[in-house]
Amino acid sequence: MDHAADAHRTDLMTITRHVLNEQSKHSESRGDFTILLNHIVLGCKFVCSSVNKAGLAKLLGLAGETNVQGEEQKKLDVISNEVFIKALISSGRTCILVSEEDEEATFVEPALRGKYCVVFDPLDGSSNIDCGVSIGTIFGVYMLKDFKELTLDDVLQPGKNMVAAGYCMYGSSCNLVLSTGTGVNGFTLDPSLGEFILTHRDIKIPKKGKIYSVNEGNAKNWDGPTTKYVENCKFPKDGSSPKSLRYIGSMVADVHRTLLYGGIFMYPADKKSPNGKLRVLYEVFPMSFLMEQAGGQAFTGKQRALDVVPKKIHDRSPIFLGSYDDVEEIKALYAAEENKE
Ligand code: AFP
Repeated sequence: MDHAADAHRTDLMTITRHVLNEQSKHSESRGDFTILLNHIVLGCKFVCSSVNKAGLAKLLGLAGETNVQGEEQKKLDVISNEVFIKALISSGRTCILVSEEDEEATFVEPALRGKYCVVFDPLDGSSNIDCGVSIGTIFGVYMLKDFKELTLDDVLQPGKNMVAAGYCMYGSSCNLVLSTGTGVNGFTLDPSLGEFILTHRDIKIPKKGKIYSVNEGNAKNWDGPTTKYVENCKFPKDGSSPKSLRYIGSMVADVHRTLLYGGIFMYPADKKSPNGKLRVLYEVFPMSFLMEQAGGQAFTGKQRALDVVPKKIHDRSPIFLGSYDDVEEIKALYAAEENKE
């Protein structure tokens, strides 16, 4: 028996230990965020297990279909939403929940209320489920300013007001990436322990990348700056090598790769969708928060993404995020376009 190796294995930085360490730096903290995070982590573990079992359990297919026992089958995104809503409410630390799956926000009943608002997409990239491509959960957390009267304005705040953001990717491994506003850390689920272990400490995105990521099928409808940027990626005029194109079509997976390898991820506006496709509160904001915390940038084509003030909970926005220098390049193209007008 290798006792030294075993001793090493017991000194693991789990996500709970990590957040408790962070909490101890703030003497005023009462542990509410740690409790909330534990419930988010529980939701992620549940969804991870459901995603892994999806084929076997015949969870795939349309909501409303029935199985051989005549029981109604639910789609994974429907199940994931129910799991997160229940986990968040039962934490006793939330007051308003906004989910991609629900048209209206959920106002938690007074007896179970806490000070946090959580915005989330329980299973992003769900059109990829049936072919086993990586999918994920995205979340952002706001803290309530005024306890007296809850209104939707408590969640219609710019992304820069978030106190935490993260995602969990269900892929060949299950990775949870989190920022509480002091850098970005990545945790990998050890299935034998059922614990997320710190595996990527203080992630910093490379200043410049070699990859661009965009759905080029929409190119005929792009605006000038996006078209020019992608042209420069393929045919650089400064003598540098062309960039590689990688596009999965699952935001969590595309952003995870961008964060670790560098480069740029874009979902621009186009003539058909002038506000792009991705949702401000639970896609654009959390990912922009993580990018900035990792040393990158996030830009909408008009402004810093985290400065956007959403008007409605399911608002959309174009987004360009990733390595600092790469986003700087697209910002320059938009500035040049604006000067022409
Ligand atoms: P689905 O949840 O419908 O699969 O959409 C995924 C997504 O919201 C985001 O995860 C992807 O980055 C983006 O849409 C892909 O959109 P396109 O299929 O239009 O490229």
